[in-house]
Amino acid sequence: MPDRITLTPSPADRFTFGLWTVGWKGNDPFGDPTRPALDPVESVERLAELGAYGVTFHDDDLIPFGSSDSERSARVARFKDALDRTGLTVPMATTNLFTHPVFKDGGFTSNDRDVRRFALRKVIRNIDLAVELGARTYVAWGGREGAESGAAKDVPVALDRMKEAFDLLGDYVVEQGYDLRFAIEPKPNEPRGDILLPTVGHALAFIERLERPELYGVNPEVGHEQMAGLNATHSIAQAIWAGKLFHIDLNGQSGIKYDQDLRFGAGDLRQAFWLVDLLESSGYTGPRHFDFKPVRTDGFDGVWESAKNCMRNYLILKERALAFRADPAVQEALAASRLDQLAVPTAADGLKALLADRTAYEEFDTGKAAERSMAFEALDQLAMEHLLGVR
Ligand SMILES: [Mn+2]
Repeated sequence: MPDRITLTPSPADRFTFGLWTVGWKGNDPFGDPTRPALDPVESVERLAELGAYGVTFHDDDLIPFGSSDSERSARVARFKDALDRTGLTVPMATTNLFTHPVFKDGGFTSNDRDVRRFALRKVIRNIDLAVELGARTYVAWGGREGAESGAAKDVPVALDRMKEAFDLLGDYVVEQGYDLRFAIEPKPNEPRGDILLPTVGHALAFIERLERPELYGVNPEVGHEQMAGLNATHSIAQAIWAGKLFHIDLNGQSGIKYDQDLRFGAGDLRQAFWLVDLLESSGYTGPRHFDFKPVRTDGFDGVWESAKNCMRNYLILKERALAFRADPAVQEALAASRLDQLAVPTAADGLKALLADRTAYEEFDTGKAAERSMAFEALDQLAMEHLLGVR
C-alpha cells in the first residue's frame, strides 16, 4: 500500500458514528439481542480512542423513551462530560419516530392527528438538545411514514402533512434563531412495506415544495439507494449538484434485499470506491458519518473491529481514488474517453449560432461520429487495477 496518506484515522478526517450503530444489540425481526446494551459514555470513549471526530444520536439513544425530566438531565450531563473529556463533537442529531408502538402508522403522516402533534413536539424537544450540543444538521428519517396496502394511505394528502411538518420545524428553527439545517433521509421500504420519499430523487423534488427550501437537504444512506436498485454514487452526485448534500450515511449493502447496514467497504466495493472518489473530489466538507450495524454474530470485539474498519476502509479507498486520479495513464484514458469534452458547454455560442451552424446538423457526419470508440473499457480496467492495488 503506498504511504501517501495514513490509514490511521484522526479527527481531521471528520469520521462520525451514530450511538445506535455500535450500540445495536443485535435484535432483528427473527431474533433476540445477542449483545448487552452499551453505555453511550463508553461508546464516546471508545470511538474517541479509535480516532473518530464525533457522535450522533436519536433522542431515545441517549434518553430512554418516557424518562423523567430529572433522569433526562442526569443522562445529558454525563454525556456532555464524556464529550468534554474526549473532545468528540455532535455535528448531527435525529429523532426516533419509529420504535414506540405509538408510531406504528408513522409520525408526521400518521392517520391519527394526535400522534402527528406528539411527533412534532418530540422532534422539537430534541432539536433544542441538538443545538445545545452544537449540532448544525438535523436528520429526519421517516421509516414509519408509509403503508402496506393501497387504501391505508392517501399519498398526496400524506405528503401535505409531511410538508406541513417540515414547514413547522423550519418555522421553529428560524424563530429560535438556530443555525440548524434539516437533512431528509430516504429509504424505499423496511420497516414499512413502502415508505414515502423512497429515494434521493423523491426527496430532492419534495424539498422544492417546502416554504424555505434552503433549510432542507438530504442525508443519503448508501445501502438505502442500493435497496432500490439504484447507483448510490449517482444519487449522491445529483444531491451534490443540487447543493443538497447536507450529510451522508456510509455503509455497505449487497444488492436488492433487506437493509444490511454492513460496515463501509463491505457489500458493493466498486460503488464504495466511486463514492469516495466523488466525495473527495467534490469539495464536500461535512462529516463522513457511518450508519452501520456490527454483525450480530460477533461480540464487542466485532463491534469495535467493524467501527475501526469503517474508517480504515474509507481511508484505503481514499488513497486508491487519489492514486487513480494522479496516474498519468488514467489522465490519458480520461482524455481518450473525452471527459474533457463533456465539460465544455454544448452551445455557449447561443441558440441562434447553433441553429445557423450547418456543421452541427446539415453537414454533420453521423456515420463517422458513430464510429468513434468511447474507450471506456480501458478506463474502467485502470480503475479496477487501482482498486485492487496492482497499480
Ligand atoms: Mn440502513
